Amino acid sequence: HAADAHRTDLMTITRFVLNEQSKYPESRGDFTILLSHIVLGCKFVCSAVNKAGLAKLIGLAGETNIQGEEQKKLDVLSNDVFVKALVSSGRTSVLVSEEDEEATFVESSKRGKYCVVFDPLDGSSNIDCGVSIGTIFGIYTLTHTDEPTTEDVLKPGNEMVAAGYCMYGSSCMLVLSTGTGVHGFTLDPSLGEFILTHPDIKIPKKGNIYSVNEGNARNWDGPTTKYVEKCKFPKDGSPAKSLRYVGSMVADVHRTLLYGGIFLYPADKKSPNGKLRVLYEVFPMSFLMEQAGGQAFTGKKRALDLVPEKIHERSPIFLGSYDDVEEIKALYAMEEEKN
Ligand code: P6P
Repeated sequence: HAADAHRTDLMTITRFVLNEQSKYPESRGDFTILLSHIVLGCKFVCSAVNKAGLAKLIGLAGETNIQGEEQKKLDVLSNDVFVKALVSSGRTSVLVSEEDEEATFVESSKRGKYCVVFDPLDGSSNIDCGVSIGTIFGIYTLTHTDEPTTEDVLKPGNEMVAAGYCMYGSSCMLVLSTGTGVHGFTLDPSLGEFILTHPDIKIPKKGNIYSVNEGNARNWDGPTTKYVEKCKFPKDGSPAKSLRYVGSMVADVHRTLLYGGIFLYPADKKSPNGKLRVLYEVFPMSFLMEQAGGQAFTGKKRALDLVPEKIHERSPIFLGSYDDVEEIKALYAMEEEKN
């Protein structure tokens, strides 16, 4: 009765990670404890995001509480929740959040061996129109026992030990990789548990969707312009690609991961480093894409080989199906040869 087994053998994210971690005899459960605090943060944000629309719609007391305080913006609230959850886990030493100008250094009595970089609510400008938004995170391990510094997170993405995102959309889905493939967990609100629904996600080798903000086309460089032109007017008689662009990175990357294709936020004349942030947007999504059999490229190099110098540094990014990213790499290589 496989179906029954599925119903009774609930593979929750905690059980899944415990199974994964049991492969490392030296692991003391620290990562599992860290992850359980990230999961708690995601559950809180999921419920707050779902209520926000309602509160705004019918002016529930929650919107401005009884002291008349303006309800905190959801991204600030989400940031507070994640920072508190991560510090109280006792498993982190350095935190970098899109919401905080400076890194957070955990007080010594609560320090642990992980450093977490995260965007607590990416795409939050889309909340009011009901578009999916998400939390994105990446995890490094601390490699010393001295005072932690930003050097502990200014490391290439290829030193990350785990990465993931939680998408708050029609359902709440947490997609995670700890370095052995990519796995998707869907929140069952009746249980309050993330259940494994998408084991071992692999991105199609080639896709027929491209995802970019065409509004920036007049500022693109040659290779990006050529690539997008090729998507729309293929010369080899193949069908044109479809354009899908939500404008919320988690939604666009999640669709790319499941359906295949390519997501681009290229450099342009206005923003030579593109718009997306290296530590908590580019690295985690690139880590996941590579783990799912895809790849991620900056226009110059493999995205995970970037070495950030500032915690809020940006980079152009082209990520998705292996063959699609190969095509844009070839166009940038040709440009390189010409220069
Ligand atoms: P644009 C959202 O503001 C965000 O940071 C990402 O989630 C998204 O991919 C990108 O910016 C959208 O940027 O310039 O196309 O609106």
